[in-house]
Formats: sequence, structure tokens, C-alpha cells
Amino acid sequence: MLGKFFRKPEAEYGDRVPPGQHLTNGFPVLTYGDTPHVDRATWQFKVWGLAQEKTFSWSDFMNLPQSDFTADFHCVTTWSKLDVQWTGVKVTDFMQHIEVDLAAKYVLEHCYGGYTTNISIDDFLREENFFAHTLFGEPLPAEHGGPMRLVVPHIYAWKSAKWINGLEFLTHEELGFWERNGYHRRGEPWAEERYSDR
Ligand SMILES: Nc1nc2c(c(=O)[nH]1)N[C@H]1C(S)=C(S)[C@@H](COP(=O)(O)O)O[C@H]1N2
Ligand SMILES: [Mo]
Repeated sequence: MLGKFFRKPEAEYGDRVPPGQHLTNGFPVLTYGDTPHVDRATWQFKVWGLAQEKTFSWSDFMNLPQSDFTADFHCVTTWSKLDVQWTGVKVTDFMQHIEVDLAAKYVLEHCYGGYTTNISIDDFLREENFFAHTLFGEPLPAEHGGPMRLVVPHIYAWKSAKWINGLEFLTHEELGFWERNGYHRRGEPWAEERYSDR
């Protein structure tokens, strides 16, 4: 019986912690460069490329179906946080409101501040992906990507773009910021796709 209480969290949640990762209770902030401060009144979100160009305001986004999410979060620098609670808009619900050409095979995520990250259309359209504006019941803090970020739970968190403001749909893969600087083009944590060998 006692053994239960002395078990390391890694052992208890082992089947949810990818290889080479350790659990953290806090929620570290990982940002390259400065934190953009964007208010909801001026926030805009655009789609372009192989999508019919469209711009969403904050209220347009709030009028989309809203959902709650619980998701694990894995940073390539080896920390993982389990059961993060968010509220926002499912990617698959959002997609009902734009027109995308079937030739689109890749997406480049764009952000306030200039950060970009690439993802394949198959990884992007997964049921469990979402845009988040609320974290543990509070408005998403700026340092965690507020007013709005993307969350892609099944891929290392550098693809979970903070301060997201656009999606560019492409036929070909165009690398984002970290992917051009040595990170893996896909980044699947269970396969430890951390860095590129090119
Ligand atoms: N715009 C932008 N998005 C970003 C980053 C960034 O530097 N800029 N860092 C990425 C990385 S490496 C991680 S691990 C997560 C960290 O999210 P957090 O700061 O909320 O923990 O955001 C990702 N999204
Ligand atoms: Mo990260």
C-alpha cells in the first residue's frame, strides 16, 4: 500500500510522458524574443494562400462554437505538463467557416511578432487541435500566447503558436522559424522527433 505514495510521478503517469521528457507542475514560459501585447479590439486573424482570403475579428471568433479542452503539453526542451485546461475553438469547427483548396497539403502558422511554424494539413486537421483564449478559466495571459494561441497536443509545443494571427495554406512544405533553425519538420514526441539531421 505505502509504495503507492512514494511512486514517482513519472511512474504513475508513465504512459502519458513521452521518452526523454519529465513532468513539471508549473507552466514554464518558452518564448523566442519579445512578448507581443495585442488587445482583443484590434486582434485580427487571416487565412490566405490556397484558402479563400478571409479576415476574422475577435467577435467573429467568439461567435464560433466554443469548447473546453484538457490536453497534455510537451516542450522539446524536455518538460511536459499534463492536463492543461483550455477553452477555445476546435480547428475542425473553424474549418467549417473557410474555403480551402484540396491541393493544400501544408499550413504555415503566422503570429504577431513574426514567429512562424509549419505543419502538414493532416497534423493540423486533427480532432484534438484547437485555438485557445482561456487557460484554467482565466483569459490566456500574454506570456502564454494571449489573446489567442493554437494548441496541437500530439506534437511538441513549438507548433502550438502563441499570438497566432494567420494561416497560410500551401501545396508544399515551407519551414517555420525553429524548423529553419534545426528543429524537426514534424516534431512527434513519442518518436522523439526533436531535431533535424539535415
Ligand atoms: N509566437 C510564438 N509561439 C510559440 C513560441 C514562440 O517563441 N513564439 N514558442 C513555442 C515553444 S518552443 C513552446 S514550448 C510553447 C511554449 O508555450 P508556453 O510559453 O505557453 O509554455 O510555445 C510555442 N509557441
Ligand atoms: Mo519549446
